Amino acid sequence: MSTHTARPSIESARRDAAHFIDGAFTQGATGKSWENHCPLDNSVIGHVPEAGKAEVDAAVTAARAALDGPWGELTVAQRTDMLAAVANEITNRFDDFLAAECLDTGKPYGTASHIDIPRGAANFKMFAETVKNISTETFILDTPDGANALNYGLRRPKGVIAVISPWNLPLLLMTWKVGPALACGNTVVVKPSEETPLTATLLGEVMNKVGVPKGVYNVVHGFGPNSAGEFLTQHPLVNGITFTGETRTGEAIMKQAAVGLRQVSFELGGKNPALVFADCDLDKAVEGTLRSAFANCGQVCLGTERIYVERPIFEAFVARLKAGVEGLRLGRPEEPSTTMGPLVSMEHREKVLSYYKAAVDEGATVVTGGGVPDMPGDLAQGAWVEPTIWTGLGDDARVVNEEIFGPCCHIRPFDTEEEAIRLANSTRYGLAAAVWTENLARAHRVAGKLDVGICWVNSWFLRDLRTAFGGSKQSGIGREGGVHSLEFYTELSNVCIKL
Ligand code: NAD
Ligand code: 6OD
Repeated sequence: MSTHTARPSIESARRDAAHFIDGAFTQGATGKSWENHCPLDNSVIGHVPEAGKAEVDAAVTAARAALDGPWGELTVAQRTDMLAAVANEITNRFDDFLAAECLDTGKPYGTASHIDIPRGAANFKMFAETVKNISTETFILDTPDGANALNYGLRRPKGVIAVISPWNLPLLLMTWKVGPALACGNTVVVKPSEETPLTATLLGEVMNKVGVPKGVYNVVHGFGPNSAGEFLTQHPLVNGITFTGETRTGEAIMKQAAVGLRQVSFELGGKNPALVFADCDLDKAVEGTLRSAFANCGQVCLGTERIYVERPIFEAFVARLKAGVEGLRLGRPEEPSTTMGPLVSMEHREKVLSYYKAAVDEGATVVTGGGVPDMPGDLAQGAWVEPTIWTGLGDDARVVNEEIFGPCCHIRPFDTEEEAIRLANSTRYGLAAAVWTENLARAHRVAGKLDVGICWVNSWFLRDLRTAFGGSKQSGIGREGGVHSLEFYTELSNVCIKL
């Protein structure tokens, strides 16, 4: 892996995107395309072709043929060795992935080089290891009348998997699904976010380089409704749909998946709480909350937009988080001092700024931020917003209940553990929570009462890829991670042999 003492320029990644179908890059035949804009300065990165039904059909047909042909014929060891080679090649081309991801998203190299790109490689490596080591159940049926039998489970690939991914951690979240899908022997058609097409396209080059058979990994670009996303999720040869994105998009995809009864795996939105108890280590709680609310410019589904702080330390916590936020450095990705980039697009900035206005209209105290920063030169055209803290809102305020997906949080005091738990559980979402306390008994007690898929204690986004990952309530359907991914990416058959 590059040490990034000499940082590549993001300019090296500026190019048109292409579909990757049956092992070949193509612009398709629709003649339709859109401009991909860099959120740093709103400049045009290049053009992205929009797939129509024919391109989607070609990709799904290629995926089916690879499944029935060369990919399906590999042994598990051959398949998983190939995926380990994919991981190594991502690492070999670390700087190319880094530049492409930062150009598409504007995120700092510091973020992408520590999180996004290494996880892109790790997602292939970890699931290759997992699949090599799985076992299934066996039962011996032994009845008095002699109807004896050996039963054992067989895990077979589910088939062609549609992967629909978002823009906030493009390579990380796409490979989090492509890795297990391929490790389990499926083939995939990926529809990356229209905002961030570059790294999914680049992964096609990696697949060809390491000799993954054509048709195993396909990419089609486009939008959701009446475009590539809808055509893909409606395609009759797609056997399963795995999706990460907004809850209401999940509802639309679920309707599309109902035709033909295709199974879905959903990682959806959140409005995650952090509970900061007076017995916490305040330094760690402030540092952790600075990350959980502001990392990736607040565009992390697991991020904490609602912070509840026990009253005796409320003032101190707010003051210290404010100081931390005011120490964030907005700037270009390659600058070592940059700790925050822009939002992903001008459209997303409009949405986030509408919440900044709503907070004030609803009576919030703006502790810091709340507007648009003065950025120098070309950056003035980009999708920048100030990192923002509010206090003083009621529990029914929109800003406290709706997912904003920006660098902002509301902080509210609480008086008892029960009240903190009630507030934490009071939304339709149930993705993640962070609990800050040095009291071990309290940590276990509170974690057991939070209705979330992932509860971090004295940490945030500390990931062990073997663990179950997903959301409860309207934050998701199903769990992925480690052996849990096998539930979605394989069909479990039972073989019964009469003895
Ligand atoms: P989004 O739902 O707008 O888009 C996600 C993807 O779905 C894109 O590729 C889009 O083109 C596609 N899409 C949209 N409509 C579609 C349709 N009808 N049929 C098929 N595809 C369709 O989400 P986003 O704005 O890209 O990402 C931000 C959202 O994702 C936030 O709500 C965030 O919380 C959520 N998210 C959740 C997780 C998680 O793990 N739970 C992780 C990351 C992001
Ligand atoms: O770490 C992961 O595996 C994961 N799915 C993270 C999701 C982050 C959401 O933005």
